[in-house]
Amino acid sequence: MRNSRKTDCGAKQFLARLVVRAAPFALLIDWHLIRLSILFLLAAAAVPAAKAPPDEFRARRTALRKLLDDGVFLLKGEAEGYDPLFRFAQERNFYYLTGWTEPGAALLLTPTDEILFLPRHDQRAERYHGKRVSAEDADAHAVTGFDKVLPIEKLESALDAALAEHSRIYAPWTETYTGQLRGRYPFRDVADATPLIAQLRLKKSPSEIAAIEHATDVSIQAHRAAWKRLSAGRFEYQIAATLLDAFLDGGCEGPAYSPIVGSGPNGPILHYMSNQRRMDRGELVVIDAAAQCDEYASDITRTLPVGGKFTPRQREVYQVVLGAQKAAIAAVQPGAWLGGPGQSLTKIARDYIDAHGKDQHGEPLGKYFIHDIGHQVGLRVHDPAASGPLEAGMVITIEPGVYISEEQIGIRIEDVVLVTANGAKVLSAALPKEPDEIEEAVSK
Ligand SMILES: [Mn+2]
Repeated sequence: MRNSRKTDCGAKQFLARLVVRAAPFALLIDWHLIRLSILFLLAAAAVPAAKAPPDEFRARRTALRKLLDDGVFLLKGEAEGYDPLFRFAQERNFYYLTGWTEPGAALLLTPTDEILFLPRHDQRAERYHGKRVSAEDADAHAVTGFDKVLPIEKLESALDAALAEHSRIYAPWTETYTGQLRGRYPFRDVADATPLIAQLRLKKSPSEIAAIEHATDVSIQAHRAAWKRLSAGRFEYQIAATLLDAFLDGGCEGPAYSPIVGSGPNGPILHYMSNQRRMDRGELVVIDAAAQCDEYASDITRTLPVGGKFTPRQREVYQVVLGAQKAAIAAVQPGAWLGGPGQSLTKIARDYIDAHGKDQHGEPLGKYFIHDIGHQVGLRVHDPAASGPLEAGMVITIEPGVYISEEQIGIRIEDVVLVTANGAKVLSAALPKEPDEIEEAVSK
C-alpha cells in the first residue's frame, strides 16, 4: 500500500509539474472568456440590481437606533481605491443599514436622528465611473431614502453636535477607527457597534430570504453545469470556470467566495482554492461553490466521483457523511445550537459519523470531521455568528465532512437551510445528493 503510493506520488509530481507549466496557457484562455463575459455583464449593468425596498433599510436603522440607549452610532462606507480595477463592493454593515452602493459615504445615527453623508461631485471620478449622487442634488432625499443628506465634510461637526446631546459613541471595532475617535473625544466611552448590527443581521427578512433563494437557485444551475463538464483528464480550474460562467450568466454579481474544486489529494484540504490539478478517473472531487446575487450569498458543496462511479469504499464513507447531514438537518429547529458545549447539531453529526464506518486502522470516523456543522449565511457567505441558539428566520449551512488524507478521501455535503418556526427548509434541496442520483448525473 505504502510502496504503491510512493510510485504513485512520483508520477503525480511529474504530472503536477506539467500542470504548472500548462496551466498559465489554459488559464489565459479560460480567463479571457470569463473577462469577456464580465465586460459583457458590465455593459448590461445599467439595469439597477434588485434589492430590498427603501422602507426596509429605514426600518433596520430604526431598530438599531432603539438599541443605542444614550449613544451615537457612526459608520463609514467603503472608500474607493486610487485606481480601482474591480467592481466597487460596499461594506456589508453599511449596505445592510443604508442600501447605498456608492463609495465614500458615512452614516450617523442617534436615538432620534439619522444622517447620510456623501462625497461632493467629482467630475474626473464621474468621467471614469459615471454619474454619482451628491448631497447638493435636488433628488438626493428621494434617491437615498434619507431625510437628511449632507456633504461628507460636515461629518465631524455633525458628530460634535450629536455628542453634545448623547454620551457614548458606537463605532465598528477597528484599531485605527476607534483610535481616531478616542484621540478626538478622549473623555467619551467608545463602544463596539459590531455586535449590535450582527444581532440585527441574524434573522432574515422575506426580501433577504428571496435574495438568498435566488443566489441558491443560480448556484444549483452552476453545479449542474459543472457536473456535465466533469470528466477524467479535465482540470479543476475548468470546472471552476464553468461555475463562474454560470453565476454571471444567471444575472448574479459573481461568486460568493472563490470556488473550491478539490480532486483526489486536494479533497481533504478544506479551503483548497488553487484548482490547478488534473482530475483522474476513480477519484473524488469536492465542489464547494456558490453565487452572490442581489448582494446575498449562498453556499453549497457536493462531492462527486470523477468518471461517474463511486468505489465501494468511497460510497461507504459518502453514505456516512450523508447520513450525518440528514440527522443534523432533521434536528434543525428554533432553540437548537449549531455548536458549543452540550447537545448541538455539530455533536449530532459527529456522533452519527462515529457510530457509522471505520478508518483503515479500525478507528471511528468522527475525528475526521474537523470543523463545525455550519454557519450563518447572508450578505456574506460567513455571516456574523449567533451567540445563542437558532431562531426562525436564520439561514445557515449544514455541512458535515470527513477528510481522510491517507485514503485520498475528502467528502463534504453542504446545503443552505432556512430555520422555520418548527423545523427547516432546505433551500438547496433541488441539487441531488443521493449517491445513485449523483452517479447518474455525472455519468451522462
Ligand atoms: Mn460553508
